[in-house]
Amino acid sequence: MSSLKKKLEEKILQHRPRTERLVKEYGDVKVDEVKISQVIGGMRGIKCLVTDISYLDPFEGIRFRGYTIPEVLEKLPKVPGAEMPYVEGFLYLLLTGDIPTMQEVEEVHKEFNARKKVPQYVFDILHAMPKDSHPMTMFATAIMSMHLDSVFDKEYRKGIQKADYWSAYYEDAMNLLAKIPEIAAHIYRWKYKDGDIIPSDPDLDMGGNFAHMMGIGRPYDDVARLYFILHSDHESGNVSAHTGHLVASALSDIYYSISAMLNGLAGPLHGLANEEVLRWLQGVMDSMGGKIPTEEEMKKFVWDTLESGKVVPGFGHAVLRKTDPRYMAQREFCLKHLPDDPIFKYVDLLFKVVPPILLEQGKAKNPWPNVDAQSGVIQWHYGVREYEFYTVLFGIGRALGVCSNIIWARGLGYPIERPKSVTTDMLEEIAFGKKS
Ligand code: CMX
Repeated sequence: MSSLKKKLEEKILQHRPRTERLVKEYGDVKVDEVKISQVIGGMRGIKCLVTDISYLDPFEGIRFRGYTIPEVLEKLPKVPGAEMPYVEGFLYLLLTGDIPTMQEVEEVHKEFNARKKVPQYVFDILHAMPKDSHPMTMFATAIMSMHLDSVFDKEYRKGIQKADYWSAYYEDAMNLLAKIPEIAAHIYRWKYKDGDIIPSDPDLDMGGNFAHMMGIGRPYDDVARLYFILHSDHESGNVSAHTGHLVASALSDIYYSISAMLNGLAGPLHGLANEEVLRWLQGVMDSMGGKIPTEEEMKKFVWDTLESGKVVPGFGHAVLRKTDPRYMAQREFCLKHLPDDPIFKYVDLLFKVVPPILLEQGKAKNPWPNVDAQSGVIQWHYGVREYEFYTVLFGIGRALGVCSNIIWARGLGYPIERPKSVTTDMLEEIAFGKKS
């Protein structure tokens, strides 16, 4: 057993009595009240999920295992010669709650190397798809196809004990995470670079190897590391995290669960917003003939978008009530590495112009930018201009967090999810006593 898996086992066994005690001794204690507006309104704010892997405070933003983004970037072991930490070390933190040593990071790297060969059938399936399929469709299909190799599926059929489910999910998760960067880079090169595939380099870390397989030089390796870390987890209620968790609660294996997670991420109100931002900006640039719009011109574009009934992509959030620190981390990267990039200037202008307009319009509860407002800019700058691909990058990162959550959910024996629905008649009865 790897030292990461051993440590995880210790942590899960230590944690189990806490969960069991809460359910057995305090199961009737109320956590929350549920209002009709929440029942109809997308379950917004209802406290009904548990995760210790990340927590999203509306005003502070995300903490991973108790650490803010700047703390994570500062404390985790860094790749020699790079600004950003190892993604492998970040996964160790998500899974165990501990900051790993360099030796522990190297062990994860070795574990990934031993698991990273992508079966040929995955590439065959990708090559059989229409080349103009959306890259998210390709990504989700490729991942789902690997159900064929699921360790959990085979163990379950043999009669594995419930207490050991997490161990088989761990095997599947590590097998998948080791392969995911190559699958994503393959989709990119197959679809957009005439199938000129660059083989994986076993000496490189996850972020470095991804940049290498994409065919993009430094500092794109640091961009990859930063992206995968920032997009990994945002507690459990967002569509992608929740979908992955829900599907796995039926004991569907990691491949089914992460594929489902990607399908949720592919919606324009969620992960696809990073593609939408660039599409929207392209529209602005085209109509300006490439010239940077003035503040007044930009305001008009924003109002035109709102008045046509569309949302301004990259702004607003269901939980956050301030600027997303994931946006700020990317903005800092831009200020350091691409301050004069024209698209960065557009996005920075939007940062100034959009929030007051959304406030004036008075609908959005949060007028501030989210993670997706900034992420496409960096990709565009380093040559990834096929903006349909941006959500795939989000998906690689999100898989780290969702796999970690699924392993823990099985480790703590969380049951199949099954909330209760009511009818409109019932709500009317509760609200004002109407008899149907
Ligand atoms: N532009 C225009 N209108 C917006 C808006 C925006 N950026 N954000 C919210 N609104 C509108 C909503 O559409 C809603 O309008 P209706 O009452 O007509 O339906 C109203 O303001 C209230 O919405 P809210 O409670 O503030 O926001 P929600 O929790 O319902 O939705 C989100 C959150 C992210 C879907 C929404 O802010 C949005 O559509 N943003 C743009 C798309 C985007 O950037 N998504 C990515 C979010 C991050 C991620 O998950 O990756």
